[in-house]
Amino acid sequence: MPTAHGCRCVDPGAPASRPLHSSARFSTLRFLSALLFLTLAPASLLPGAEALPAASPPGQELQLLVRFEKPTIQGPATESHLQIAGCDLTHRAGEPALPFRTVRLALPPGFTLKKEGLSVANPLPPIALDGVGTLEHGGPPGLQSGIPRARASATPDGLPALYSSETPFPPLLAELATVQRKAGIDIAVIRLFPAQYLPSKRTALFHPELLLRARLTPAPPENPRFPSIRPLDPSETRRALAGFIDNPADLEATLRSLASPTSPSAPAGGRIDYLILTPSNLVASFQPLLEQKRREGLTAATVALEEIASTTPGRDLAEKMRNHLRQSYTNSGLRYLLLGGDTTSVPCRYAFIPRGASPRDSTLPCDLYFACLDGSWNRTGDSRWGEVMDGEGDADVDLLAEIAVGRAPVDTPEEAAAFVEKQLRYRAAPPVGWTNVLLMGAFLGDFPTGPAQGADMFDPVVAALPGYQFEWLDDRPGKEPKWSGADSLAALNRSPHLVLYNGHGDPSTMMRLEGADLAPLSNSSPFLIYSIGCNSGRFDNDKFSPDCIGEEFVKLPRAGAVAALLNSHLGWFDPKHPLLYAGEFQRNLLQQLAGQADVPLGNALQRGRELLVGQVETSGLMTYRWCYYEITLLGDPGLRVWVPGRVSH
Ligand SMILES: [Ca+2]
Ligand SMILES: [Ca+2]
Ligand SMILES: [Ca+2]
Repeated sequence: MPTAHGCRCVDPGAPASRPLHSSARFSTLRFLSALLFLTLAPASLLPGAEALPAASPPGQELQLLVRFEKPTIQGPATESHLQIAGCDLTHRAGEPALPFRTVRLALPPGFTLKKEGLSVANPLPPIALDGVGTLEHGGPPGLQSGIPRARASATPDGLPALYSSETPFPPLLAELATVQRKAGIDIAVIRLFPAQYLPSKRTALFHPELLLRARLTPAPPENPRFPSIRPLDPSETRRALAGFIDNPADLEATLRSLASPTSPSAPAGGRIDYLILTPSNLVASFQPLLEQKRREGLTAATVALEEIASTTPGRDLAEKMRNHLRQSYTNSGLRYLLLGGDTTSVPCRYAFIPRGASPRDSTLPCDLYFACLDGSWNRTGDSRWGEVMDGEGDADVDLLAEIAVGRAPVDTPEEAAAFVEKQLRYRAAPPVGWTNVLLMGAFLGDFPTGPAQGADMFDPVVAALPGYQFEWLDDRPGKEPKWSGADSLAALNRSPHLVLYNGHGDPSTMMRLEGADLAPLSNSSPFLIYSIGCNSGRFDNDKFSPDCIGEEFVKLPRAGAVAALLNSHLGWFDPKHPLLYAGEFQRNLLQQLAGQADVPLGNALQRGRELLVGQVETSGLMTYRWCYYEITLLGDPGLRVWVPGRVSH
C-alpha cells in the first residue's frame, strides 16, 4: 500500500471535520468543553435506566425504561445546544445537533432486532422547552473532494423540508444503529432521542422518560464458513459485557440457560490467555515477555506464523491468522494477542471506508480486524474488508472486540529484544516520573469558524487524570509555533509517564520531531504516547521505506516509548469543537485507564472505543467509523499501566 504524505487541501468553505496532517498554518478558539464533556460517562454507569421485565412470551420482547435529567441550553440563541446528561450529540451534515443516549441491549440466543421491531412509549407527557433558539447544525462530515452530494445538504439551506416542518425532529424517538456481537452475545445498539426539535418555532419537546420496546425476530441462519464463536469460559462473557450493556439481568438469564451442569473441563490443547504470533526467527526474542506474562498469572504461548500459514485455512495469511484466533478464542480462552512483527512479516488487514475519490484515501491499515472475531469481516467476498455490509446476515461488520490486540512493529531479533526489554522494565517498578503528563498542543489552523488549537482538546483529559502533574507545550493563544522540536525533546527527556500530542502529523513527523531526531532521547523510563495527528502511526510501510515515527518511538532501544496509540491514517477533528472525533477516543482511553485498577492497555483502548459505537456511521463520509478503525496500539495489549492511587505491584 502506498503511504499518504504531505499536505492535503483545506476547503475554506466547509466547517467540517479536518484531517490532522502536518503543515497546516497555525491560532484560538475558546472551546466549549463542558458542553461536550457531559456526554461521556458510560451509559451503564448513569442513573435513570432500568430494565423492565420482559413481556410475554419471554425472550421475544425486551423493554427498557430510561429516565433523563432536564436538558440545559447552552451557547448563543443563534447557535445553541441542547445538552442532556449521559447523552451524546448527533453530528450529521446540516441537521440540528440533538442529544441521544446509546442503549446497548444484550439479545437472547436465536433472536435479532430489526428496525421495524423498535418502538417507544412516553410514560410521561413531554415538556415544552421555550427559548431553545436555533440549534447548531452539524457540518458536512468531511472535506475531501469528489463527494458533492454530502456538500449539497451540508447546511440547513440544503434541508428546507426539515427546517420548515411543523413536525418534531427527529420524527422517531429510537433508531437502530446496528446489531453487533461480543463474547458470543448479540447486542442491539440503539440511539434513543429524549428531545425533539421544532425548527420552525425554535422550540423543543423534552421526554423525561422513554419506554423502549424491542420486539425480537428469529436470527438469520449462520454463515457455515464463519460459524458463531463463544468464549471458552462463560464468565468471560460476563466480564466482557460488564458495564457495557443496559440489561445485565437479561444477560444473566441467558448465561444461566447456556450454563453446563458440570464444570468445564480443561481445554484439550491447553489454555492460552496471551498469544504472540510472530515469524519463527523472532520467537526466542519474545520469550522473556511470555515469562513475564506467566509470572502475572496468564498462560502465554507463541505460535510461529509459518505454522499457521501451512496448517490453517484462509484466503490469505491475515485470514489464516484470524481463523486461528477464532479457534483459540473458542477452544483455548484467548484474551490477548500481540502481533509480533512489522507488516513485512506479520500482515495487517486493510479496511475500506469510502471517503474520497482516491482508493488510497479510503483504505487504511486496521489491526481491529484481529480483535473483532465474529463473521468474516468481508461477507461480500470482494477485496474490500470492513465495509458496512460486511457483517453476516446483511449486518454491519463486527465492531465489538473479542480480544485485545497490539503490535510490536519489529523486524529483527535485536528490535524484538529491545521492545521486550522496555516492556519488562516498565512493569518492574513505577516509572520515574509516573505522575507526570506531558501535554503538547499545536495550533491547527484558521477556519471559517475561527482558529483551532489542539490544546483545547486537553480540558477533559486534565479532568480525567486526578493525581497527575501536567507540563504543557502549548501554542495558545497565538498562531505561530511557541515550542520547537528541541523543546519537545527536552521535555521528553524529563521522562514523563504519559505523552499526549494533539496537533498535525504525518508518517515521518510528530511532536515537531522527525524520526532522525529521536537518537538523543535518553528518558530513564519509557513513556506511553497517545497522538491524534494524521499518519504518525502509518505502520504499513514497505521494506524500502522508513518506518513511521510512531514505530521509531516504540523501537528505540532503552529510551522512547513503551507503547504508542496512534492513527494509522488521517486523524480527524472539528475546527469549531476540536475535541470531536479523534479527541473523543483519546479522552475515553484516559478515562478508562484512570477509572479502573490495573486495566490492561489493550482493554482500556477497546472499551473506550466501543463506548463510541453509537456514533459510528453507516453512510456519508463516516468520520467516527474512520477514527474507530484506525487507532492502533503499537505495544503490548496486556500492559498494565501504572495509575496513581491504583497501584498494584
Ligand atoms: Ca465481536
Ligand atoms: Ca467487502
Ligand atoms: Ca512499519
